[in-house]
Amino acid sequence: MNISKVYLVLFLVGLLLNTNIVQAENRPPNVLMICIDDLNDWIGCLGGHPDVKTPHMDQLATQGRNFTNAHCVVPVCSPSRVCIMSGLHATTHGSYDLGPSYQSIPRLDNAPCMQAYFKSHGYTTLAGGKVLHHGFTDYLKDAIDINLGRHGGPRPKKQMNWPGGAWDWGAFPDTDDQMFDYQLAKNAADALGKQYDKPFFMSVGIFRPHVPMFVPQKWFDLYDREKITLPKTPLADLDDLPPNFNRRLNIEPTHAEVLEKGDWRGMVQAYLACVSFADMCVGEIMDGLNNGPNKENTIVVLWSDHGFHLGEKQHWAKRTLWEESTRTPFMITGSGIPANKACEEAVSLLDIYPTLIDLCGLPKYAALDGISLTPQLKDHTAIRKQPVLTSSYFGNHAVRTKDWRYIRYADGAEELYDHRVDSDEFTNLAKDPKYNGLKKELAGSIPKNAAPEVKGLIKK
Ligand SMILES: [Ca+2]
Ligand SMILES: [Ca+2]
Repeated sequence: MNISKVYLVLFLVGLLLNTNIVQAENRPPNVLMICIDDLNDWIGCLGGHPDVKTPHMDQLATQGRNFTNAHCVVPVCSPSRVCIMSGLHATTHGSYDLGPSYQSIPRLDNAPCMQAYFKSHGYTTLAGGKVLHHGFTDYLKDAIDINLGRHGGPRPKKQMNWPGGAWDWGAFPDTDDQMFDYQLAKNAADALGKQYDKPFFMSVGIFRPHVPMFVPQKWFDLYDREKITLPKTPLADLDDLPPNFNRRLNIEPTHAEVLEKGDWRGMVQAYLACVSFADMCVGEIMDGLNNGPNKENTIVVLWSDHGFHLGEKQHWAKRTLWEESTRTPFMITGSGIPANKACEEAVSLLDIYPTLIDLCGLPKYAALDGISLTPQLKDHTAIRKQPVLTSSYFGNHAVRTKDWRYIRYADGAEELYDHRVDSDEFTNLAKDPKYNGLKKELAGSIPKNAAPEVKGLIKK
């Protein structure tokens, strides 16, 4: 190579390096989105259970904005995630129950999922584990550049503590590194240790504490089965409920079945063990971010797809329109987001998509149903005026404001709870005529022309 060629190469390398620096200065922030499956408010920073140990999520919550009154759109896996990822409410697209994939819902044909939107605006997208319930398959494959791996398992060959089905639990496998969730967290941590030419949007979906509740013994050892606090489940709580949503649509075991076939204490212990395991996975992911080159320019958003009953209202799992089913962890950290102040406004997981668009300076996407939470990220007391709507099965809705929960079922039956004095939702006030005005006002947030139901998994 002669001298002029050497200079040319040096010039080009210099140009390239310079361009990278300019890009680094101007480029929008990265996004790390951590999704957890079936995690209710039993994390330290939400105060849902007095014994739970979740140091990593609690630490993350103190580093940014902890939304302590966040609610899902549909309290079951697939539609909740479809709503978050499309930014559209169930009453817009029509999936109100477990079943339809994003790709099979006709009203989403032209609705880019969050990852696709970010990719179309210059982001590298990475995803692993349970993000969308049915995965990024079919045309959604194009939304993801790099696959980070699987989630969940493994499962023991024989049932351990529950007679058949998904509702088993126990100490299995022997070590964390046999757990797919842990392997996924490690993969994500490794990927966060790398530098990327473009900003990245990484989605990581941890499967625990979703059933079956298998994690290694050391997570069970964190909780003394005989001493753990059990949920409050007064039988008389059901006396003031309308009959319709109470049991009719439930596919999970009843509380009576749990008491009869299983072991309530053992299952609460297993759930707590799984929550602490999931929390450790969050810690592994965050270590990967904090020890790598992307720490300063990455927004972290953590959420769960819905809550979970462990006996409250004689109910297990999800799908109800009560607080245990709809309330979820939700926190956002990043440069410029003040630490240590929680936001108590009722917010929706639908708000994630428009908020991330704002934080990353991407073009507005007007069709979204959520509201950007940038005012609440600047000031934790900023009012979010629109109540949050949760829907479960066609025609059943809950409206949550900062202080109230109003439920209206498809047959017109109602419930009303005052969260200022009744966080357990023990006292249904709906029949008291003095609340007629309030009920009417809250019912005003239920759309009159909700999208008709899309059923089943329709293959295209
Ligand atoms: Ca779920
Ligand atoms: Ca009651």
